[in-house]
Amino acid sequence: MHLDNIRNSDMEIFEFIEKEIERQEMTIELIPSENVVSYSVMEAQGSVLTNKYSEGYPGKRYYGGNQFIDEIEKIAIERVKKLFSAEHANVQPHSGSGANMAVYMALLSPGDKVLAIDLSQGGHLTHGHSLNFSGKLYNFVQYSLDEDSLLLDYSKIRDVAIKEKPKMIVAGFSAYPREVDFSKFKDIADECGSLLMADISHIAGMIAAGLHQNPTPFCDVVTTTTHKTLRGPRGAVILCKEKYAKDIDRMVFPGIQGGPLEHVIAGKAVAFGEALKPQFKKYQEKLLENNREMARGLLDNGIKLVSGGTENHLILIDLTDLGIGGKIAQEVLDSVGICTNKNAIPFDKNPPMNPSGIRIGSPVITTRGFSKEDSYLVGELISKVLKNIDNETLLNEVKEETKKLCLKYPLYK
Ligand code: DSN
Repeated sequence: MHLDNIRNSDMEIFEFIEKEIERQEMTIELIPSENVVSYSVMEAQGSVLTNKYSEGYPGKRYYGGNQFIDEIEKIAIERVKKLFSAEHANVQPHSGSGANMAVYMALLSPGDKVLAIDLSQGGHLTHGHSLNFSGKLYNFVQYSLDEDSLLLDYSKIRDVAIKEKPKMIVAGFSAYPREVDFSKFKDIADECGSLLMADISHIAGMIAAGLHQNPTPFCDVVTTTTHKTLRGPRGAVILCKEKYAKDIDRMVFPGIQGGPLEHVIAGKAVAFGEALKPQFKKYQEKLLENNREMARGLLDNGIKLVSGGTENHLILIDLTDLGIGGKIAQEVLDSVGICTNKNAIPFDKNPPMNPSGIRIGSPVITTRGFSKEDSYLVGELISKVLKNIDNETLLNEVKEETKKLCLKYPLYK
């Protein structure tokens, strides 16, 4: 990686970047919302485009000198529209939270009722959490998973929607390991006269590859971050029907944001270009296969998974029977070079800082080239660790195994 200038000019920061490169290199990264971008995406983000102010949109900027920036942003828009068959796209949101905020502020009034699933059941902070702007500004009401299967129960969602008559329904998840049927959400929204928004941040890659149902035809608006399974730079996009285009664009700028991050938008354009290529579908197929194998490695060793398995990139481990909390599980896995994140399981009785679950997934290991056998082995290694958190000898053995796997699939060396 090219770091010669920073090495010479700012040793303090350079050293930490080097340490982070080494950490990423020597860690089996399983946080399902992370990924590793291509050098091309990094080059776009590290380019001179960071120097430019471009408030406004292509052809309508408040600053001069945007003739090339305009072309880049137009390419990003066209590519993402093609990926998701969208009528309109705004590629400027700096983050998923900002994208969701722009949608709510464009289509709702403060106090309007919104139906979503809450964070503790696999939703997101911006789906109505009391500490988030969404929960403070809007009247969020919740649907839940089925208590036995821990799956979405569309008839129960319909019942709540009919009772509550929300102005908007949000179909979006950050810890749901199964496929989502957006067409059923559409039927419910139509029956209740509600707007329908999908937040596909986690599963966008599988949708772009045609492996999961595309919600865009069914929804008024779709939001997604660009850095998860889509494997782009950190940021987000909003896709919507043409009739909402003006309102959404005006809410992103000048409503919420100022100058767009055009270097990031160029990175998004590059990532969308990569996602349009046939290799991207192969990557997503492999990611699904690896995740199934990792789940099998866990299940074969007696580890309990929320909903009993996975149909996407994500696995939610239920630690209840093991008698350990998510905090300690995450820490011990970290100590052997396996990076995960503690996460609530549906109907969790424990608090968010020490919930009863661990969330893992296959996006990064698949980008690195792990095979299905390696992924099964990772499932086995996690099982060993979770069942033997005090066994130093075994933990050291696992550490050696994770080292071997990391060396077998170098990231940057
Ligand atoms: N923080 C993201 C995740 O990890 O799922 C959601 O915003």
